[in-house]
Amino acid sequence: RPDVFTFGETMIALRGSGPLKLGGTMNVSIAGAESNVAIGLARLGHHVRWAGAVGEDEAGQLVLRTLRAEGVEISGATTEPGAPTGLLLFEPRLPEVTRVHYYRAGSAGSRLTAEVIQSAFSAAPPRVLHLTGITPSLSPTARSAARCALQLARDHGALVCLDVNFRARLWTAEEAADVLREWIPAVDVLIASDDELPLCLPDGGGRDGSPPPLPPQVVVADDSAATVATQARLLLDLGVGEIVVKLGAAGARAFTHSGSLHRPAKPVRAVDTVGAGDAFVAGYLSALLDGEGPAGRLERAVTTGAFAVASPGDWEGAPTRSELGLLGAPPGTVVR
Ligand code: KDG
Repeated sequence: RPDVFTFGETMIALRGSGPLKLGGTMNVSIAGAESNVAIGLARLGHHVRWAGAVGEDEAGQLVLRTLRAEGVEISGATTEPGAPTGLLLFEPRLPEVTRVHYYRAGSAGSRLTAEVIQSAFSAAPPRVLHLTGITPSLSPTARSAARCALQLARDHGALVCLDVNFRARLWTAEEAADVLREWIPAVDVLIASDDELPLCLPDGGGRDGSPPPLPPQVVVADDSAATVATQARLLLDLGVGEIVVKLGAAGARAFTHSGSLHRPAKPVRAVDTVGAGDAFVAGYLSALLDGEGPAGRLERAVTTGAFAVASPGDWEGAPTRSELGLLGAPPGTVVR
């Protein structure tokens, strides 16, 4: 039985070294939020299965070869004749600002179907289903694939982890809120950044970026931490077991019915923040699978997140289990 089943679109990713319009050289790799999580978990020794569709092309071969090499099980992956593997360009425009350009409309990955997910999931039902809010934005069939996975998780008693991962380039906040609000009652562990929480709350939450209307008995201080706590409480009341809020450089906070817990981020020299959220999820789920409580889960999550921030690439810097302790070594440390 796999520890985790996840699925989504993984693309060929080209990373430039400066403004794209000036040309230059690019580094070739792969990227996809769910496969980033899968690789992070596999490096930590967990059995992960990934499903998704790639084109019958060299880019698709790169996706599958990379995942296989990283120890991710891909027996549920399919190839889509007639549609290309999606392409993603990362353009580091300023030291702190990276622009992303997608070439994925009509891609093989967006043609994912419920049938593919049904057979990949049912071949060996997992302990945990991990999905993101990117998949339902890709196409109606990908959306029904995600809905199908949620139903299968319920039928087989798998824990459901959802990372909101709102991508404004792919759909509007209104479209996202319509889907996410419907999914929330089926979610056990919700992972989101603080500005994504309103997308998950009923009645207009996030439609115009403003917090959702609150029940009259809830008093909200004029303070964003209090707003996040209130939103997390509303989500707990809707049946979510655990809400984990990513706060970037300020670390992360987990909310459960027993209270809330904060962990600061691990200080590292930031090289590339893309993929840090996925590495965070991998660390969180890894500790959860190991039976750790919220404190241990947050601790591993901020550790794996810091590895990602300190390394170039989406997933390349993800630590193995034995590397977890390397973080925090003094500058100039040589491990012999
Ligand atoms: O989390 C990093 C990913 O978002 C990115 O590398 C690619 O999956 C991706 C997306 O759709 O943005």
